[in-house]
Amino acid sequence: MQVPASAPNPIAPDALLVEVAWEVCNQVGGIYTVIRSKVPATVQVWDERYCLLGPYFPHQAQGEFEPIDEYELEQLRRDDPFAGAVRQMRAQGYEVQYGHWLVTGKPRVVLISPFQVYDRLGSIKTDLWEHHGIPTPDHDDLLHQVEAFGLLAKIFLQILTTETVPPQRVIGHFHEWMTGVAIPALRREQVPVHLVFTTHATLLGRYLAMNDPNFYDHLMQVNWAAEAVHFNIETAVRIERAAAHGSHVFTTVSELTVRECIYLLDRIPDAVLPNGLNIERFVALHEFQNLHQQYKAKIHEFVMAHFFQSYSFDLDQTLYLFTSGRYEYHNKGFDLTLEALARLNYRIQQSGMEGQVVMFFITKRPFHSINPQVLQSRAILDEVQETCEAIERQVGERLFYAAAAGSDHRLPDLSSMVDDYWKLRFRRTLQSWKTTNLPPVITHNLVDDANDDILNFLRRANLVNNQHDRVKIVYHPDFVSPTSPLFAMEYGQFVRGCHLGIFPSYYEPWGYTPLECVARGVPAITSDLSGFGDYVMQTVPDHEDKGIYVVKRQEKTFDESAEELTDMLWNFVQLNRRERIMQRNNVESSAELYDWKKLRVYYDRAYALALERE
Ligand code: G6P
Ligand code: 1S3
Repeated sequence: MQVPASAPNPIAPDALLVEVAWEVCNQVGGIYTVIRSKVPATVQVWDERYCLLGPYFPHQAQGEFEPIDEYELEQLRRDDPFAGAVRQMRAQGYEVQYGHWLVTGKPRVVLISPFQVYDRLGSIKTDLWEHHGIPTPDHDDLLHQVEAFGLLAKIFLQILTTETVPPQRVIGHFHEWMTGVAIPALRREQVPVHLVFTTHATLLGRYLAMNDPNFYDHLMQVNWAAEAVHFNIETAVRIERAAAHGSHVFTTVSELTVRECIYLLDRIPDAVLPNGLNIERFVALHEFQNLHQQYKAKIHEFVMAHFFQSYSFDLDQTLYLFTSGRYEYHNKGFDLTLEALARLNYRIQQSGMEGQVVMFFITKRPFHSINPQVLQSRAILDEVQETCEAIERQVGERLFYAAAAGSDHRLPDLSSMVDDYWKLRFRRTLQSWKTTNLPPVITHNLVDDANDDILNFLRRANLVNNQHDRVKIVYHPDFVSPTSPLFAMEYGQFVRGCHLGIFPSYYEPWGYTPLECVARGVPAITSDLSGFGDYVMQTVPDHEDKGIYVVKRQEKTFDESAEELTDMLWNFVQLNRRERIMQRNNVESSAELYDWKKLRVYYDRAYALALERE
């Protein structure tokens, strides 16, 4: 699949586009990134004919959503069909929010709270069962929210199709089963909406991949109905199937998920819509390199606090590697990454090479608190820094005076310029800081430390931050955020400060994490079982030169893939600084390949196809 060079024919100017997703103004996972990052490119083409629709959760939406007031709504009514539909729905007694999403592109957004029709859940469930064979258990609140929102989304679209004068065609693009629940009813009631459904991963695919080590070999023989019951996800799976079969145009995000759709949903997707990002490049190339240096210095601070209490090493010869994502040990390839790191540790030790690697695992696990030892070390190091700064100021002032006043041009004894108070404080702080304990491999106290797969691997492999280990580990079971006392940076800044991202997933319909590295000029490793890796292999022939490495996992044993990943890491650690800088330049300049301005065309084609179908 090649990225088409030319823009598509403009989409019918009489059509409206409503994109429906659970994650509009409501960040949960990867779909938020898809929708949000695509907004500027979509608005560029669809402009005021575009609107997003999602569930209203006030707590989540605050800070991202700016409502339009009644007066403005009244003014808009005639020129804005979405505003007209909102007013009409309100007149029927529904609570509907209308405004702008405060993200780049500032699109129109309709948000509707599912809870307002909870008194009708009985009939909503009966309809789903009687007309579409979808059973809903009691007491599953997420399913209740999804089904209630489905009814409200249907009502909104129904009204919208009657609201426009002269009549305009309406495309309804639904993401994932959670919004796709509206599709079968829209179809049954023959509401004239052109329906597009995108699945970002099949539900069963995800569960099976997590539980079956030979998932890809068994895919063709799966009995979907039995497995859905087995994993206790029958309702959601049946909704997903109904949406896939009910849509005019059925799409998914990668060729890999196409296979899942065929075998698990029994419909061949009409199109693949690869995911992009809104790539913002600096005018001057060196700016992003400066940012790497700046954020690497912040990571250095963390590393000093974490390790130097026990032993020190040369930060100038230290490489920062990381992985991140939801905690799916096997699916996200954490298992393969750990195995390769253990092998890399051995190789570096044997080679006598200088320098070391610090590997960060950034993911989310239930924890009680940050390890007090880690926090305290950080606090003491901050104090050391303050003491050093105070001494620096004192010496600076006194040296300046001595230089101006003295007749002897030799440098005076600097130590004599420091008050005893500061000397004592300097010594005491450092004494209280140094320890003979090893630096912990994890920054937090986990709720279930004993059964944690990452920790158990590290214990088994004895990869526990011994001084002689050349691969050191920092497992941070929480997202990196500016409010974190350990890193105090945005995730994007952390990525910039690192040298390489490692994401050799076993199951990954697309996988944004490597792409997020590339967008920041940081090289990344992905796998041929991730949609992104597969896309890169097919469309970017010299991708290794552009800093994207793809580990082969299809038809390979775990051991073979681990060895290939070890080789990649080994080659990477042998690059010198100059080569790393050049590679980052190449990565950054290739990022435009994944810009929505280029990839939007796949969406526009799907819309054109939907408009042809009734
Ligand atoms: C950027 C900075 C350079 C710095 C380099 C370090 O390119 O502009 O001044 O030397 O980063 O690169 P490294 O890969 O060693 O972190
Ligand atoms: C899914 O989110 P996930 O991490 O649960 O959708 C993402 C956006 O399409 C995709 O990048 C990811 O691979 C899928 O798994």
